Amino acid sequence: MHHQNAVVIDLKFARSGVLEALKGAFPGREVIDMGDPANAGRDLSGVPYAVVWKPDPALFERARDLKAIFSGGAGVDHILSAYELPDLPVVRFVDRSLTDRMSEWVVLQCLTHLRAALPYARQQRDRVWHEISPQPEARDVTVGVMGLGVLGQDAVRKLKVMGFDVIGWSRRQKQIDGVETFDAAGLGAFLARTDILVGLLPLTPDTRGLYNASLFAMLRQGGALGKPVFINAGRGGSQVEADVVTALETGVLGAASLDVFEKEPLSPESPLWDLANVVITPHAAAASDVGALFRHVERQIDRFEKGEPLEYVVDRSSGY
Ligand code: NDP
Ligand code: OXD
Repeated sequence: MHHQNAVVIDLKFARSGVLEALKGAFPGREVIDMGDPANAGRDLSGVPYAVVWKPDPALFERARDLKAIFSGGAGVDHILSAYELPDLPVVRFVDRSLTDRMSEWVVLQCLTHLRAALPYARQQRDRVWHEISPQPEARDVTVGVMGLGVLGQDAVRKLKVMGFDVIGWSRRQKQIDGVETFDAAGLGAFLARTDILVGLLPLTPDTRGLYNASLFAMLRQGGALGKPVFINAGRGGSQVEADVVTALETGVLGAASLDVFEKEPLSPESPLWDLANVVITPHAAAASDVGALFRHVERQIDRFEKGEPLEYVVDRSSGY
């Protein structure tokens, strides 16, 4: 058998970041970087570990002896939805830096809509000196966070520090100090209280298309911001973009911040680009730090080889 302790890397990230992080990574192991054209035809038999982000589907046919797959990001839909995988552990990326970056983005978006940053930017462009008032305080606004996992719980804590009233929703109800939480069955009650909806859900068969017209219609109207706001940094497959556009155009939603889209990159033809109260970022809310990713994979391989359980293993039946 070849490549007995090798790691194959197939990361569709910025190439310079991968190359920099590879310097000195995985000491004592052979590293097969599929981003290097010289490795295109390499025999991958016997390779036990793969670190992937949007990998070439053929990788899993060629690397038939994998013992574990490590996702280059927190989400694993890019692996689970696209390939027929053998029954082996898939490990998510859980990382302080990624978590902090996501919470920064979420807090930024909530403050953007709370403090009328978009209308003020338009006024500045038009050289208009006009105070938009009255404006509510954070405490007057309820932020409803959908998904209370690693990212959702950190965002909840940081939104609370900013003074928002925060509530949360997840499949199984969570206990979080000072936060009212709802389980899957409590969706209606959760939405009826929510002024700013923050989506931090993984993409699974259950969450595909969840953010649609009927869900938007259940959000609180007439709260402190007037109309509800939709913020999504989970996955674009969870939103029905045509419904987002209609909801914004008809005033069911007052504003939106979107980092993820049904199809990425977002088409230049999308009507979302032209809507006044929409923030669009290019799936950049929380990019993986590749150096931290490799250190996390090294730690997990070390555990695995010592016979200790891997951490952050995806439950294949629920898809996250
Ligand atoms: P976790 O697995 O830690 O948390 C997922 C949360 O979603 C859990 O609270 C889970 O509920 C909840 N959930 C899943 N399915 C359902 C459902 N059907 N109904 C209700 N709740 C559900 O994931 P993370 O917090 O680490 O990451 C969340 C997602 O964020 C990733 O999967 C990825 O898609 C996205 N992401 C986006 C990034 C970006 O840059 N835009 C960067 C990183 C991640 P329960 O607690 O009951 O299990
Ligand atoms: C992730 C992402 O899942 O960046 O980590 O989307």
